[in-house]
Amino acid sequence: MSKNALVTGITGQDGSYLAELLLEKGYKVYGLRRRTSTPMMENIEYIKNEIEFIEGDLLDQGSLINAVQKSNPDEVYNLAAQSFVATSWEQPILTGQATAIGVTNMLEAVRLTKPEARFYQASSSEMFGKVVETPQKETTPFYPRSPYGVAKVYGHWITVNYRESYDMYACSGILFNHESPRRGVEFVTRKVTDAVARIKMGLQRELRMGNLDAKRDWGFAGDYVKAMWLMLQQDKPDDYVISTGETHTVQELVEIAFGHAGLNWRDYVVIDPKFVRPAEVDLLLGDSSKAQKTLGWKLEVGFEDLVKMMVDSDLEKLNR
Ligand code: NAP
Ligand code: F7E
Repeated sequence: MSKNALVTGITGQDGSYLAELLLEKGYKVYGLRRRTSTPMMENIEYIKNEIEFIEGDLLDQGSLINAVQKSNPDEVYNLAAQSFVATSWEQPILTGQATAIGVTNMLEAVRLTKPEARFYQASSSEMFGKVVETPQKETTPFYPRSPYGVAKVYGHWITVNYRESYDMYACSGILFNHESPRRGVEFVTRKVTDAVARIKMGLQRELRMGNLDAKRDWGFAGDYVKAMWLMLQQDKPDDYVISTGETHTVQELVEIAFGHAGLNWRDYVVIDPKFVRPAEVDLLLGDSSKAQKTLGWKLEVGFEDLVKMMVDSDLEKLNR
């Protein structure tokens, strides 16, 4: 018997890789999609005919109940969120409504309609913020540094609370930064690889950036969605850190990306205070040994290969 999965955030980077993985595994995939005046389906264009879309929004409780009723899910992956940290200072209330309260809306829809469904919450290393220990693991206390990070802490604890209050199979995956050719162009990796491709093709002259000293633990999104699925296949629900165990500066990212295209980054990168955040997360480095041991999860794509893959993909897109 094939299983049903409901994925919120299906049009996003992770939603597309997860949908692909679930379809490969024989799931019937339902995707929650919000109505927009110009639909953005680029990430799932190639599989859109295999997905059953249900219109809904994390801010609209009735639409979530309807989505759970219609999809009758065995597994629910709550990936939808206002996910861009910089925007969370511009729109802190919307970020709280979607990224924090939206999780409760989704949990309530599951609890009221299909409480035995397994639930995955997309938690984030941004919860560690101004880190109190390095490397960060499941037991590291949170110290978020943005409205986004604060909202994710709420989403994390409400998921734990529903597990403990209602005995629901609810898991929180604390995922460190993960990237791919499908990453939104506002995030730093894709902003850089897209700019490198444009500069290489003579379509852009410079790249304006913020803090080059920030350090991140960057992995490949295709590897990380496998961990989401594994979390929902265990005997008992639990929370897991997913990370590479390596950290790199934004400057290293820039050097590799420009170098891969045969360019010297110093000729093009301009520091612009507009891209410096009101409060920064200086260093993230995750310890995913629990996930490796318990879930058997492993990393396949390393940092340098990831950056090169993204540059190649952006060059290819422009060539096309
Ligand atoms: P993404 O590309 O920004 O995708 C976000 C998705 O959420 C999009 O499909 C978006 O739909 C949807 N969405 C936003 N607000 C919504 C609302 N009010 N109702 C319904 N759908 C809504 O994000 P991602 O990188 O795939 O990340 C997936 C999840 O993991 C997010 O929760 C993110 O915060 C979390 N996370 C990401 C990372 C990472 O490094 N990528 C790390 C840790 C945690 P539209 O297409 O309509 O905008
Ligand atoms: O920034 C610095 C910036 O926007 C990374 C989201 O998926 O991962 C992501 O959050 C770093 C920061 O991602 C620019 O200051 C410098 O230190 O790519 P980002 P993020 O904020 O780490 C976490 C785990 C999530 O959960 C989030 O949803 O790069 N940086 N210059 C810049 N960043 C951007 N975007 N643009 C710049 O020009």
